[in-house]
Amino acid sequence: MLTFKEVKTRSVILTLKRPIKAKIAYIKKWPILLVDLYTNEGIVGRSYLQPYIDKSLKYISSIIDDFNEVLRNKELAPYDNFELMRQSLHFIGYEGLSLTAVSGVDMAIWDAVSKAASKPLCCYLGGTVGPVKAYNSNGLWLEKGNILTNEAKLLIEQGNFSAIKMRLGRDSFNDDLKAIENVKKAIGSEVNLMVDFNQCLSLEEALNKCRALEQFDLTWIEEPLIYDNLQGYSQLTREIKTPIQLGENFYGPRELYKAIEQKASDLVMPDFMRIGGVTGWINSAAIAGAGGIPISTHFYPEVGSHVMRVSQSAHWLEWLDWADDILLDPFNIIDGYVQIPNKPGIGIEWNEKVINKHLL
Ligand code: SMN
Ligand code: MG
Repeated sequence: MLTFKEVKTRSVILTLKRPIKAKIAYIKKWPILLVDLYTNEGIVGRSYLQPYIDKSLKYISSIIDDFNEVLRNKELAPYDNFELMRQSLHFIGYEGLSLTAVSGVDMAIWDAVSKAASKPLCCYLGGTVGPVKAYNSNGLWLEKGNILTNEAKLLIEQGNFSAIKMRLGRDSFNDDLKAIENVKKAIGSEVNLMVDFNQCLSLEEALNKCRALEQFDLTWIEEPLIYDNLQGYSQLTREIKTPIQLGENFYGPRELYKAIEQKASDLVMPDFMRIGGVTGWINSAAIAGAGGIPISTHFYPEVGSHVMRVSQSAHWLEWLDWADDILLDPFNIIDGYVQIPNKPGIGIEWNEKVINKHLL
């Protein structure tokens, strides 16, 4: 049995190799919150959060710090601990920053308990170690011309990927169309192409633009509308042939359930920081699986690859290497599949040298 001793966080700011240039934001400095969860028995659980906004590190770390009071000396049991943390924040709501903080600690708890069982997380959850199909999401921002086509080819080469994702939302939709045409030409018809609007369209715009995209045989169109306009998404999903993808902004399994109930999208893709970590993911994947809705991951490829091995309707893992520098052994890709290391837990240990250089 493992018992909770203490959870500590550290804030790190990395510099992105390719800055995020999306309609929604320009981001060059990449904040990461490291979570180390100590047990009285000596095992340490680890996870990290990527909250986009550097200022938010201090809000999230202070919530996590308060979980020490809630969890001290409790048996480590992911479901029980999740409920305790969540209920401790009842009066400020279960979503947003509350769930972000719970998610970070939840992932570290799952890491610790699977480490204590000497099993990779996917095995601890009842699955097996194996390859996980991924798309490369490490670029293709709102750039133009050669930069875009060269990057598209590079992204495929870096791991022999069979799928990549590009972002849309240029000031002129004609430029978006040209960009897709060029990228498609550069990568050929064998490679799957996803596109992401980052919520920048009105329903009317989305209906027109998504219809114009039907000619491209895209794997999915992600977040054309603001994430919580489920009614709009339902109409769009009914009217557009290309699969509509939604979910990186679902806060908890209930929001995923509501979206599926309203047929808001063809596909779902929860983010670990918002869905409730591993616990939130498992509950969500059960709902998506039962509903026959393919589920993909958003960010966090390490923990993501483990849970995809036990998700009935597992679809695509989003491959991002933005946290690789702080990891001692970043995960490998072979022929577009993430390789889960045969190690206890999630399989992440910190590269303290790099971390110390970038501590906030
Ligand atoms: C995304 C959003 C915000 C920052 C980076 C990337 C994007 C994705 O929505 O799905 O990867
Ligand atoms: Mg997205």
